[in-house]
Amino acid sequence: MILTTALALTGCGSGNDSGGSHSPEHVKVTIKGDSVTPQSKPINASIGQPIVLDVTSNRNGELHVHSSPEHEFEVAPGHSSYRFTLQQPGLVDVEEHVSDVLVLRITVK
Ligand SMILES: [Cu+2]
Repeated sequence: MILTTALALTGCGSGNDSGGSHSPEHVKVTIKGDSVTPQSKPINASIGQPIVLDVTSNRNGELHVHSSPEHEFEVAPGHSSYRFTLQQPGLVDVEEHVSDVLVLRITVK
């Protein structure tokens, strides 16, 4: 009983200020032919927070960030990293346009 109450209180008060909101958010993306992972993965980001896509691919591709302004990255075979920031709150989709896969859905706050 007492334990439950204490945990509930802790859960309520802590959180938001841990870790600093502007440390980069790294997301691993793997492209193998028509298979792209992750798919429709929900992530959260803050306005101005760097988002880094660590991409491993076996073909040429095209990553498209449906933000305003938008970002487009030409993917070459091998490993590459693409970094961008988002400047407006809302829901931003990241697609791989060769396979038409929705990779990420970023909630920006
Ligand atoms: Cu697109």
